[in-house]
Amino acid sequence: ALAAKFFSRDEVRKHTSKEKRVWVTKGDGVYDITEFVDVHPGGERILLAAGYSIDPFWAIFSVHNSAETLELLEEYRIGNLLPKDDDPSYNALKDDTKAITQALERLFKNDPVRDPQLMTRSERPCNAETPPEKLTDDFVTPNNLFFVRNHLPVPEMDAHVEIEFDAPWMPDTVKVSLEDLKRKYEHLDVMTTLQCAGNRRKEMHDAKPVKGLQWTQGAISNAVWTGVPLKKVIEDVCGPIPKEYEDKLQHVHFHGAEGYGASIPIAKALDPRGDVLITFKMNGTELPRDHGGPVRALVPGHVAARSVKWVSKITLAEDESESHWQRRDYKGFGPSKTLEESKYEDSLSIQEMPVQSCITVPQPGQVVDVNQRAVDSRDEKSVAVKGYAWSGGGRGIVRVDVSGDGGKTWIDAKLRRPGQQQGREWAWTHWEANVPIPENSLNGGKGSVEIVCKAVDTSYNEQPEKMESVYNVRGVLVSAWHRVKVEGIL
Ligand code: MTE
Ligand code: MO
Repeated sequence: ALAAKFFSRDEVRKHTSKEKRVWVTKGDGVYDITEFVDVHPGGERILLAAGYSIDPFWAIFSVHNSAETLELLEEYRIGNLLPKDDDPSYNALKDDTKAITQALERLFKNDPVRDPQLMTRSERPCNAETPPEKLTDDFVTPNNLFFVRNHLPVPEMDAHVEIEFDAPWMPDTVKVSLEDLKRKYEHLDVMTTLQCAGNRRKEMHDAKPVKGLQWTQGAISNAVWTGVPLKKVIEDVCGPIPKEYEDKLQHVHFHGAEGYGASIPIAKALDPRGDVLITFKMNGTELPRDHGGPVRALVPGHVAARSVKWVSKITLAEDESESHWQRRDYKGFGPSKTLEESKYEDSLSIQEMPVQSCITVPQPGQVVDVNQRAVDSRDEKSVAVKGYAWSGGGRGIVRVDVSGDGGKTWIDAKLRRPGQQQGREWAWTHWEANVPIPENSLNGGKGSVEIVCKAVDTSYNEQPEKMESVYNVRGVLVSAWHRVKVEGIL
């Protein structure tokens, strides 16, 4: 190892530009990252940390928290910070928090204003869910209440943006303007539900801790998206796939203008019934910036993480996207694996999602009137319940089973399906039921009742009963029966 060089905090603060060189600290380490600035996937934003500790930035941009990133950083190490007692500038510069907070705020200063009704899980970057009762108020979620999941600041993208296309046989990338796309291709409306891989993570976390944002049940929403078919655009811009690539070509990558990226299997992208769009309208209005405006890749039936917002480049490739979010995130692991034991390279990227359902009304702990009669007119007490159900891959919902006794007896819910073609049921199903409540669960006219729901999709896949059986340390694909405990009053 190199003989350690020591730097005062004052010295580190002087290195804040490419001309003066760019230094950052992490823990006690001092790093000269000047050469890295141009290849930083997040671009020049990295300069905001220049002269400071990158820890608070990495706390926000959790994409950095991996062994690989740490290893990469180590390559730029030039020495250590002086121990604080030996550093005359320690006290003078100790209070960095304010400068760092301001730097972070600057990163997000152009983020759009959001509807205060959204339930914020993190402010910077913005992660906010649709309030539970709003999930089933309207079949199509209004734009202002559609959940928001951003990994980075919202980029500023011009309406005249060009999208770059690349394929291994193309001598050069080809740029096509959004205006040309809109002009040249038929516009399609596709109603699609988007669900985050981490929807309902908090329930899993409450059973046993997992890593990730604590979403309840609102990291899912439904909208009508207008766009042009990606398949047609690829065929025109990239031409027919040469014979020697037919078998090799497996993936289509989407690059987001702010640094995010993901890919989907090419079979989905080129499926004429797959309805993958380059979309620019949401519920009849211009695509809002939070949802990818002016232009987004829309991948119906797949985990929302693949519907890349602010799409600036589309690449046909043999391998999956190299993006962190394709390779090192959004994968499922076995129930007994710890974070350290979870090997991302051995696990499959989430694409289509499993069958899901949730109770949106009533909410946990709510006091409910159980005096209504069950719809099937048996002489029982009942409670009015509402919810959503959805499955990936265009699979529709054939049935939602609801129980008022914790899962011993069940009734069929009344469904409101999207009315889409079989195999292209991209949108959710809403359901309601008057669920019978056993008298004996209401001791002396009052008591707690557990309402449970589970859905069955058109492949007759059914939600698993127990959270333990689907537990995974990243808290993704949470699909166990949804249980809501309420207080019933006669
Ligand atoms: N695309 C870009 N460019 N940046 C992002 O952070 N987040 C992904 C996906 N596409 C993301 C993105 C994830 S994880 C989800 S769940 C959805 O966008 C959220 O879409 P929404 O914010 O429109 O609800
Ligand atoms: Mo997500």
